[in-house]
Amino acid sequence: MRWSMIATWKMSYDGVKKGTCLLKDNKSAKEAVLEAIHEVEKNENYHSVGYSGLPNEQGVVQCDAGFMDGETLQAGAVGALEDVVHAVDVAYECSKGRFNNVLVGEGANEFASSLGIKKETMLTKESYEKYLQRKEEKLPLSSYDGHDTVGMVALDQQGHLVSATSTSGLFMKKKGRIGDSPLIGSGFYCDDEAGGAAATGVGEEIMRGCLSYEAVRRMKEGMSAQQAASSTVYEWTEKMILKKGYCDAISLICMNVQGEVGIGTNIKFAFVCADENHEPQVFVAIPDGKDIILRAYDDHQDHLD
Ligand code: SD4
Repeated sequence: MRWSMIATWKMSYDGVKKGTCLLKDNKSAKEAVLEAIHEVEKNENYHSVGYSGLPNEQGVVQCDAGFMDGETLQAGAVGALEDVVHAVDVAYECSKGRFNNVLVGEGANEFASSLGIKKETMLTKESYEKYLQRKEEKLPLSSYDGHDTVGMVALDQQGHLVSATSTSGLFMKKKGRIGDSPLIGSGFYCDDEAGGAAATGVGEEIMRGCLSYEAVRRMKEGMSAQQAASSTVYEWTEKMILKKGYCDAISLICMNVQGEVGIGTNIKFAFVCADENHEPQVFVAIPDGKDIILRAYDDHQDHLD
């Protein structure tokens, strides 16, 4: 049985390397995805996920995360979680029960404490300086400013899929604002009978199209992972342009039950993928009408985390 893994943005590379070692070793997609996302969450050089994430307009780092198991369809999420580096762990714990699968704000914080998770100061000197600078500039909330969610989908050798996300959300967002990342079907979705997906981009744009669910639905109806991903993003982008004159950034990673992957994006977007025949590699996807141009990431011309 084959295994496969795909993740958003170049910053996922080290995590995917770790995750693929686990998949190779016949460990579960759940273990691989959690391990891989931990790598991104704890890395202080990435200011859009976990530790050192960029804060909201009040200077507080509030994180969102989601987790879904394609075998059981159990899903969990946390929104506006504070002082926790590994928000994805709390989302995973939320996915286990019959109730209380999605927790936000104070409730999410209390639940994390009840799990014995240590509170950490999330704001680093560097992210605080970026905050002060942005405040000084008095810029309006920018819709998309290189602010990136880590989203992953993996297939293990037992044929099970998992998809998950983790993010500190939009820089300078309102206190309590959540994006698509903790919304089941918007930021992430997976079903062993159809495939898995995860999104990154402007949450407000992604959530009104329930785009992760939509892409998985298309795979269930027989589309390839690539067709499902690119048609979902292309059609949604066209629809938004017709309705309001523009469409904010949307990128989608998809995987079908055979472990084949696909990308949909309306911006230049970097992702990482690997399977039993290919070592982890960073690629760039560029939209070209209804199609997507894919090529290897090039450090000289591509400057995407
Ligand atoms: C959000 N979707 O909070 C996230 C941000 C993001 O790439 O993914 N940026 O809206």
